[in-house]
Amino acid sequence: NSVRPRVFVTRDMPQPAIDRLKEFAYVDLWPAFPAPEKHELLYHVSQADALLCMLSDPIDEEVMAAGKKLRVIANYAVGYDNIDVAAATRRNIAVTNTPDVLTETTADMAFTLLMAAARNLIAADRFTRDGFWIAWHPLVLLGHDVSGATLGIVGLGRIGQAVARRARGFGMRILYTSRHRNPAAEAELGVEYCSLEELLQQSDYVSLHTPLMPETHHLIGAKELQLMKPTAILINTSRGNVVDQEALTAALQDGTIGGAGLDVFKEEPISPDDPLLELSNVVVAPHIGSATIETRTKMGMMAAENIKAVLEGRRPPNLVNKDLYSSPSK
Ligand code: 8YV
Repeated sequence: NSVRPRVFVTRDMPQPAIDRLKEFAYVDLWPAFPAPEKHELLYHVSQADALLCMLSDPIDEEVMAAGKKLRVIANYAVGYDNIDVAAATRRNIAVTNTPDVLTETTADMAFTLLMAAARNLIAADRFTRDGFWIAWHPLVLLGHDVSGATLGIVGLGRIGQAVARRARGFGMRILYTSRHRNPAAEAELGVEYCSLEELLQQSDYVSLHTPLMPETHHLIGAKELQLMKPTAILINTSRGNVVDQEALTAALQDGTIGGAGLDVFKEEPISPDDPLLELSNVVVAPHIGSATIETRTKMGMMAAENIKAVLEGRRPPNLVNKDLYSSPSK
């Protein structure tokens, strides 16, 4: 077959990944900001054998119906809550993700937010630049200790465990709650299992590492925030909707909790007018958990290998809808 398969890539990626795709496919690359709009996505998908998409591309029934030739949807992320996986399975379309390669990078980001929030780093930077440092004073910009404090990890999967490893180095006590208790991780990382309630009551820092699913939607709401210490800091590098953002905003405004470090939001991008951004006890980032050159390159290479496998009739290494290849005939 001399006709090259066509891959639609919904945003530019590090060049090595684009080059890898070009070795076996024609690459239809959407180069610019903003993301393709729905009608643009539908048109480009209608021409494509493979789709390499991002978290901000909702891939629903309509998109898949437009993809008459579509065989694989490779998400440039470990999470895949933007994709209707059940619909893809019904249509025999493989869905793949990019696990593992972003674990350490995302854990670094969780710790970056934790440290920045604990030590008022962003306020301190502004203070210094804006000429407020007129004299040293023992009561200026006081934060809270990280070492010796208690960290609560909600979701002890790959990223949650990587955060625990860092926390050990900081001499923290580490609590976790998870769908399944993990005795191996408890032995290796010295983490203690408890209920979400106990974790929220005892932790000085709470870091969220669950995927977004119906069971985790608004897992942290007004009731849960109320259980936290008034000095506690909430870190979220998972998905915005794991937290009830209105309840969080209220809790930060009225001092129910002490602060937050957020990389993810209910709606992304967050509006610059959002009341959350008026609060000085919040450190924010524009969903950059996996944003390093090394990791974004690895994610792109991984997505390219997944696409290549499906187009060659092989089971892709990072298949999400696993039942798709359960019968030997496929
Ligand atoms: C972003 C992420 O997806 O992997 C995930 O689930 O949330 C991040 O890596 C990244 O911005 C690429 O879409």
